[in-house]
Amino acid sequence: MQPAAKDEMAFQQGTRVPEDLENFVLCHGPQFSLFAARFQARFRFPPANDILYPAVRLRNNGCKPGPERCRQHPSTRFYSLAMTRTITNADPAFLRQALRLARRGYGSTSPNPMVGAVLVKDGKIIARGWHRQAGGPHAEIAALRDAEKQRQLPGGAVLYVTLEPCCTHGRTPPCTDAIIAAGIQRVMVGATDPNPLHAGKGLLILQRAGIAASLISASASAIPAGRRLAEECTRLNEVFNHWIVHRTPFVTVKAAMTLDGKIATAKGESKWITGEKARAHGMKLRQGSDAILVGVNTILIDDPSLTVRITKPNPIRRIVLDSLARTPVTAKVARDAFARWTTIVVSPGAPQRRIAALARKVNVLTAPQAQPVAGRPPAIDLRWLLKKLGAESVTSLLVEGGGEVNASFLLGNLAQRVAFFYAPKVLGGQAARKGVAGEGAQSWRDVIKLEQVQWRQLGDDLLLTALTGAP
Ligand code: AOF
Ligand code: ZN
Repeated sequence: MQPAAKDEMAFQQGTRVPEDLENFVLCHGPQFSLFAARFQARFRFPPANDILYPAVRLRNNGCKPGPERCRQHPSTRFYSLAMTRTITNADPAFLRQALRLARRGYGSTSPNPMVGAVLVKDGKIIARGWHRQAGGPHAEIAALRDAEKQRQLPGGAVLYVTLEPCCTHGRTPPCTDAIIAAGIQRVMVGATDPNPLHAGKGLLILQRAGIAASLISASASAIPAGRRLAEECTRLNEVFNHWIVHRTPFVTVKAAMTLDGKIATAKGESKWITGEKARAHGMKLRQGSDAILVGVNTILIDDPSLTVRITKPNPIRRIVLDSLARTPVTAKVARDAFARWTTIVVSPGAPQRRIAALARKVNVLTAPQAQPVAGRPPAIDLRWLLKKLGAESVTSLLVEGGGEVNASFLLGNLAQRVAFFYAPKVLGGQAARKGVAGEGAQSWRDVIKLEQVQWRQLGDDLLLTALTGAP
């Protein structure tokens, strides 16, 4: 007997809804009719009164007997329908809408991710939602509430959501419960949630409830747009994805340089290297960060205000690396309206009198010292600091120099990304300040080779964003 015929016969004995619906696997069991009904509803096949019918349909639609075995019924065979069957050509377009909505949360969702969702019925979007702020409703809940507001019934709808729905009680109840209760028929997800509490579990819970829940990347081979979208959904939350796994902030080193890599003249003059568009983009980077970090020299030379001149629910935290507590109490970061968002990080050797004076205005954190390096001033243990900031829910840290601080993060393998702005200007000079100083890489092998490089023109300036490859 040919294997195909044998497999078809197996169907006649009854087929049940599998445990793992992701692959639309069928196996023997008592619940076949339930599966058939769901199958028809999902794919709009005419009703069948013969249990062989779906088997034939499946075969005609690309179903192949799989080599896998059912976890619950190990003695039976599986039939798996290629994942591509579960993804329609319209899916990427709807998920892209959800991604657009997700981006509205930029700068306001930390320590939560940005997430967007749309509900679709009869090929039309009936509701939209996005996550606005941690503690507030998740994107899926916002979309369900929007449906209610629009007097639309979510039952039978398809949910497109950029991140795998959560399945635990955090600040808010699990979205999986709400999705199941609303009678959603299918869920198309952009990216898995790397949160160890949720990773993969949200999808499984939905599938167990009989909802066709899958990742858009599963359609990668069939629909390239799906693969691109999956990457975009993952990249959207590169900050959250890093923090939730490592519990340290995702570090971006930002510098505005002349074409020859200088950030200021020998005397510290730097206004302005880049043009207005580039500077506005710098503000956007601050808006998307939980904290900004500079070295004390930047405070002494520039006296920057380090604020975000764009509305944001929480002001950005300002961190100053200042081993010897040299920050003047008259510095802007110590006396403006956001002083309580400033932390001066000192080392145990800093003069107590200076610490006390600063502590009256701002937070002072005494950090352990890094392994001393001969001929270099004492340095703060940055790994310790990153752990401390991560524990305080700082998910993203923008390092804005100067050159020594940038070098400590970059060459110390502590920064995940760079955002380097280049102005079409040449400063030259041995003593001019460099964007990245420090000891430098000691051999060509230690050079930082950037990955996923993107160049963008902003007015006359260029912006390079790239990943460093640091874990
Ligand atoms: C979703 N949709 O819109 C978001 C999700 O404390 P909670 O209840 O806000 O839960 C936070 C966790 O939920 C967060 O760490 C992340 O894993 C997930 N975020 N999930 O389904 C959303 N923001
Ligand atoms: Zn959720």
